[in-house]
Parts: sequence; structure tokens; C-alpha cells
Amino acid sequence: MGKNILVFDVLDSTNKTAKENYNMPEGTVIVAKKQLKGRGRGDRKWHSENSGGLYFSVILKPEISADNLSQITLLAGLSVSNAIEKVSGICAGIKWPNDVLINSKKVSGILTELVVKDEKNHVILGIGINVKNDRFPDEISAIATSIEAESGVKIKKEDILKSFLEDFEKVYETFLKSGFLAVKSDYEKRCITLNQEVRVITPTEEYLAYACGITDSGELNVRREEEIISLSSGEVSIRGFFDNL
Ligand code: BT5
Repeated sequence: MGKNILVFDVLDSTNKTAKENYNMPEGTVIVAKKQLKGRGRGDRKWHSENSGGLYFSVILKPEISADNLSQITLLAGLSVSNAIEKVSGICAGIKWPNDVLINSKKVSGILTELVVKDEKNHVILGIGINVKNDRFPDEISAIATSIEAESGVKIKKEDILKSFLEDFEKVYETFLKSGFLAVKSDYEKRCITLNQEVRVITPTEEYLAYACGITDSGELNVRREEEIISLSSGEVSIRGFFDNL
């Protein structure tokens, strides 16, 4: 990971540039100091006009079925929270599946996208981490935070990137060899959604349930009355005590 790192002052979106360069070697990293059109999932925006954040995409070529791609988002969340703790000493939790939070505020988001070309899966793993941002646009000021704001420690963006890539390389290799099950318990330790009452929002209904586990393939198990339901990340949104997210 990161043998090849391309750094740009400004891009529309590192995911867009990575997708255009999907045929670069696995582990190539595209970094932008600022993004003009940073994206979240769906139509959502990722605010990245502030140079205090770290915005990057990693090109991956995992030989796994498309069904298991969402697991890569989980691995990345684990490595982001490990990197934050290693560099700043502060504990960051994961709101299943892809938000990394400190003190119930969002410090990082992950957007995994698939490019199928030449009969191969190319995965673009895009990550935004608020490292040094001291203020946010009004629409997210109540829900967003940065590592420096929470830890009071001066942090270098490159230290977070280096620590992420080192951790992710190990986690990803373990995953490719042995599957999600091999990293599941590490993910569970970081996952703050577990053992909470949550509100599940699907395209067709909304209900309260109790988050009781992660399946061997990374779905969230919730208990609704007497029934256990496995939720896959593409379909649902989970709200918990961090209701504003
Ligand atoms: C995400 O989407 O959290 C995925 C974000 C991925 C961003 C990276 S940056 C590098 C790469 N290039 C891109 O263009 N994207 C990736 P989602 O779960 O849909 O969350 C989006 C929501 O997070 C927004 O609707 C806001 O509520 C909130 N948000 C936006 N910008 C934020 C920020 N800087 N910090 C915290 N929360 C933010």
C-alpha cells in the first residue's frame, strides 16, 4: 500500500481521479489537499474544501466476489480508527458500517466504489478524515469534528496516512487470505453501534431494534421483537443515540 502516492493540490474528487486511473497498480494512492466536489454515498456531499482534512483514494484489485465488496469498507473503518488512536492517542469508534466517530461526532467517512473493467474488479476506496479542521460549514458544524479538535494534539496529515496504510495493508492481507471472519472481532471491538437500541431506516419502512451482532460477512444483526434480521450496508441507514448523523 502506498508505494505509489500521487499528491494533487486540488481535485474534484480523489475517487473520480482514481476511477479514471483504475489500471494503476494495486495500492496506488491518490491524495488531494482540497476537493471541489468531494462526495459521500448517494447524492451526499463530503465537505473537503478545507485543507485541514486528509482526502485520498486507494486503488485495490481484490479477487473476491462483488457481494463481498462492502466488507472492504468495514476493513477501512477499522484501519482509520486504529490509525487515529495510534497517532493521537484518542479512541475513535465505528458507527456501522462506514462512519468513524469521536465523542459521537463524525471525524471520517468512507466511500467504496467498484469499477469492473477487463473482467476484473477494481475497487476505489475513498477516505476523508478531518485532521486539523477547526471549523466546518454550518450544515455539518453540529455533527462533524476533527482529530486535533478532540485530542488537543497537533497531528500531521502524513502521519495519519502512513499509519492508515500500514494498518490497512495487514488487515487487507488477512482478509484476502482468510475472509472477513478473521478481522471480525477487531471490528466488533471498535463498533459503537453494537449493544444499542437503533432506528433502522430501509427504503420501505422504519423501525426500532436492538443491534446485537455482526455476521461473519459483515452484516449488522438486529433484534426486532423476537426476530433477528441481518442488514446489509447498501440497504439501510442506522440511527442510534448519535441521532443527528
Ligand atoms: C461518507 O458518505 O461519509 C463518505 C465520505 C467519503 C469522502 C472521501 S474523501 C476522498 C474520496 N473522494 C470523494 O469524493 N469521496 C471520498 P456518507 O455516509 O454518505 O456521509 C455523508 C454525510 O456526512 C453528509 O451528508 C454530511 O452529513 C456529513 N459530512 C459531509 N462532510 C463532512 C465532513 N467533512 N466531516 C464530517 N461529516 C461530513
